[in-house]
Amino acid sequence: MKRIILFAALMLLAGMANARVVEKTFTVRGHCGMCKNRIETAAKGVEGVQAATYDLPGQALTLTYDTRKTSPRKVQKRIAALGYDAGKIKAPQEAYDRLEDCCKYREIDGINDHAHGEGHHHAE
Ligand SMILES: [Cu+2]
Repeated sequence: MKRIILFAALMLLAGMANARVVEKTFTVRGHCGMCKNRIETAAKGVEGVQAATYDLPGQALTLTYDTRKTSPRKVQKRIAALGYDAGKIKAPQEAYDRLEDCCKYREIDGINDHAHGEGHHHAE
């Protein structure tokens, strides 16, 4: 009997440990396959991240991570440091400027602004 209770307790603990690994999706601005690679590699480089998949058309990164070791915010900071806006964290302009031309999503936003007739995107 004692053994059964112990076993049940262990199973419960294992279940709780599993619950610490969660999945979360947030917005990341990327532009090409190179961006996808860099974003995923950066995310996976953060301790506690078990999987990271970037959906380029959807502009969203899905993370599988251990809540005891990391947080989406930590991952977002790492990605923003590369030049990609992530979640609520905006990439610093210097980091953005270092991106390859094909990856400059903000300029492409600017072109879209022009198409709508207004060119007031120079303020930044
Ligand atoms: Cu790119």
